[in-house]
Amino acid sequence: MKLCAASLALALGAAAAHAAPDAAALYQVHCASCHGSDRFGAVGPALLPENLGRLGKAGAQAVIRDGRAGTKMQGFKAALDDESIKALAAYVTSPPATAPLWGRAQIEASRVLTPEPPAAKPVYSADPLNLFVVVEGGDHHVSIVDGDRFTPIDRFASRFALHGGPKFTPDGRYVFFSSRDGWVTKFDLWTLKVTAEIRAGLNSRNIALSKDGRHVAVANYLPDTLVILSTADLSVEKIFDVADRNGKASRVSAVYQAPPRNSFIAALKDAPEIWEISCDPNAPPVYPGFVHSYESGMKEALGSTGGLFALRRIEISSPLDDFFFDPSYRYVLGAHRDGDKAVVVHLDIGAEIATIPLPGMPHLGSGISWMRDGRVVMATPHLKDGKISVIDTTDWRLIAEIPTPGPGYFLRSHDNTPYAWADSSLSPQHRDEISIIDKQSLKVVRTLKPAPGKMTAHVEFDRSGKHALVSVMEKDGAVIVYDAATLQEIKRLPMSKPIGKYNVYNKITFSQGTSH
Ligand code: DHE
Repeated sequence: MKLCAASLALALGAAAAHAAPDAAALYQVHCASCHGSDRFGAVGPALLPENLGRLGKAGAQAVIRDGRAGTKMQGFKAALDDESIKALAAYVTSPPATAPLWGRAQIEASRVLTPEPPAAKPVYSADPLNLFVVVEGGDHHVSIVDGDRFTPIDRFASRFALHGGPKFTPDGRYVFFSSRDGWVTKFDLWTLKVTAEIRAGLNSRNIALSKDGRHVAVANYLPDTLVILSTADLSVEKIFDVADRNGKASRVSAVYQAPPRNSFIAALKDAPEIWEISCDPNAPPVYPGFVHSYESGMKEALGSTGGLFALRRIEISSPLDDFFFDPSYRYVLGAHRDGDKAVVVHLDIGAEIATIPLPGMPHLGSGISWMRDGRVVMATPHLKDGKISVIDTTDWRLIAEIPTPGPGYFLRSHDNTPYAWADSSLSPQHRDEISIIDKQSLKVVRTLKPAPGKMTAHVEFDRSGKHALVSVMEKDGAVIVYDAATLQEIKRLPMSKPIGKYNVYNKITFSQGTSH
């Protein structure tokens, strides 16, 4: 006899009255059609411990019971009793019986191409270099906003849970997004269409584009790979199986573009190494040594070949997983999430040259730099302390700690404004405050509270630096446009949890006031 899904569900429910629920069977009945029978995700996100770490078991129970607003995930409280919900939450937050496999074959099979006929010009009248790309996490959409008139010109559904900054080709025409589930999406900002998608990992951190815009690198937590794709059609160019010199595997915390070096630089979560991968087809051979090749399954001699994607390992004393680069890209400041210091690594000589005490978990990835007294300073917020630390990049001295009402994620400025804007969004009492910091006096000159009681964070300037856009990061949130000189509100655009917004011009010119 063949049971339909509903009768099987009833049968399982009845069985649950007598025995512990069979979570694996419940999963196949209720979850597999959206999340995949292997739990790797389908129309819904992957349900693996690596992907659900932020939600936790209690969060998973709540979502199974009540659903997730703004998504297709419906609540199951009418179909499942408490015990079954608990069993399912425990099941999806535990590792699967066999380790997930996501190699070249699986990546290539996931690729979807939807090429558009060539366009001679944008399909709108707005300045294509002054667009804002707004990632709305509340209902997993992206809005494209005209940066002169501050009006939305497009809105489309994104992959589930985009994270990190989208990355632009040097001409500003295409933008690439990455989701925590490993999807990379290519979007044409002229035709306003998605043109290609591929799943490069099961759990990814971020992406970076090469200086020439031809390659996109994807940092993965699961599996331990760094994947390089062609930006033309997202085809796979190279897969690095990430492991230290001794073969111990490592997750990749993040990957960055280093334009003056024409390379990618990757932070490894579990190995005391920084990886530099050349994007120059004529790169000279690099360090001697050996690396295990995921693709060939053999040890490859390092240094015997240079060229495109030649790998250089920089040994450091302990793993660093959050980076800030000085404007010359000769130095990188790195921090460990649990650490209380930043380490300065000289990338040319491949050695640590300074240590800066920075208690309170610096968020170096959000760091920015500017000129002060003829010297380049960098500043970073902290995820645990209410302060902005300011460092002189000529001698790596900590020159100031600017107190803010609470810890925050982001810091932003622009070459044409005297102020840097910092949030305190990680403070329960001050999550709605934005501190305006004078970049020369290093004092907070004003505190804004655009939406009392609501989490407010992430600022981005328009191309001219005359306007600053601030996110009210709630479901019924908004992007608020401020006059960056008078600090007066000009406009409020309703948005669904706008977690980040990115100005095309500031991104492609690598403005010092924005993260890269
Ligand atoms: Fe992010 C960027 C890491 C949690 C929103 N975040 C980044 C980058 C890294 C990073 C390495 C730089 C990548 C890039 O832009 O290419 N983020 C981490 C973490 O390790 C952390 C603390 C824990 C985690 O779960 O991964 C974390 N980040 C968050 C959030 O909870 C945020 C606020 C909301 C969310 O939905 O994830 C969040 N992260 C962002 C945003 C950026 C980002 C908006 C891009 C900033 C930019 O302006 O460029």
